[in-house]
Amino acid sequence: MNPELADSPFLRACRRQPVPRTPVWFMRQAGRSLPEYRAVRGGVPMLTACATPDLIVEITMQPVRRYGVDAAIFFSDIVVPLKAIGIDLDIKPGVGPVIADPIRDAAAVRTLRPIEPDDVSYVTEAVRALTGELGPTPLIGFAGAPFTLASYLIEGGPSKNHDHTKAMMYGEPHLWHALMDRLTEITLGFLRIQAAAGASALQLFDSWVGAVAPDDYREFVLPYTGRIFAGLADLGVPRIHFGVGTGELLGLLGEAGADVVGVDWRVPLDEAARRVGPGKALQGNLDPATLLAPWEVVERRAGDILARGAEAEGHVFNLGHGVLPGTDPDQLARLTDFVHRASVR
Ligand code: 1CP
Repeated sequence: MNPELADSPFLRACRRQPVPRTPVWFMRQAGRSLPEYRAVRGGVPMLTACATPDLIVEITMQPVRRYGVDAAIFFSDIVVPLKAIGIDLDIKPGVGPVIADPIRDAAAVRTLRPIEPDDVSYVTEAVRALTGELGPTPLIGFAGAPFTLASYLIEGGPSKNHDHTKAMMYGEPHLWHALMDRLTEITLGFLRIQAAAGASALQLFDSWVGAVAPDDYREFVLPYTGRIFAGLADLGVPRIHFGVGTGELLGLLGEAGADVVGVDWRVPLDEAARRVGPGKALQGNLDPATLLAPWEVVERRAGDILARGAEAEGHVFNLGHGVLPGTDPDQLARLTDFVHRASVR
């Protein structure tokens, strides 16, 4: 690895090493809030964009150029590996992923086969091109975690309460475990493909797992997220684990094996550090809606997050969830500068 990259503030903070200043990037930093994103996406469907290396590279680079963030996140979506193994799905504008035939029985579970590098050669090609363009700036590869993927597959699309998902988890545990087992192999395979191509950190998005109680997390989810993080250990790249509404699960998210635990805006970072315990860095956690308020509010709240984040063994500044589409990019530019200036050691 390029020594400047290995020594970048983002990778150092993930490893809980001292940093010259707090690194910052934003979940969903590429995408809807950027005029340059809307310009290149034009009439191109989301899943087509995710399979087109030139577009992936351009969209991934846009926020790095505009904001000078400390890491890039690979432009893709959590359903891309499912599409790549032949699941009939689409990403509908204004809705999100929609599955043609929701997975609710054993025969449907058996259609989920492991992913091979040839299924996603466009990902390998784009990661390689990006690591060249990014130079010393790290590229974060990512995947959806089994619970969050299972929710889309079982419900057939976005869901508020995950009713069918929980009905399967509680009522048909054998089927649930068979589904989670297959999704675990796909997710692990997809993350390893990105790392092999040159991604220097990996984030597992279990966005909707906050819907699950801690005892249920331990029984129905942790065996799988644990297998994913264990299956990445030999790569030596930082592993980040993120979910929304996970205040009661923060300790378990760390226990699953991540190096960095992502925190949404509901738990202050000093309290999150206590819940996660020693040996982990934290990532987060400005409420994305804060960016819709005047700059003075953003500055005060970001300053508070930096102070509390200093209680953790390592801190990567981020939002508590993705950038909202209506966010003014100038706010994110100011926030990036503020984090860099206010955190100089
Ligand atoms: O046409 C469009 O522009 C569609 C909007 C869009 C975009 C820009 C979707 C549909 N996905 C993405 C890109 C994306 N998705 C990225 C890369 C961009 C970046 O971070 O800079 C990432 C990391 C994701 C991951 C993703 N997709 C997650 C996990 C992160 C999170 O926000 O919690 C989830 C849950 C999805 C599902 C999804 N895809 C798209 C939407 C609108 C949704 C959410 C739907 C829902 O509410 O359930």
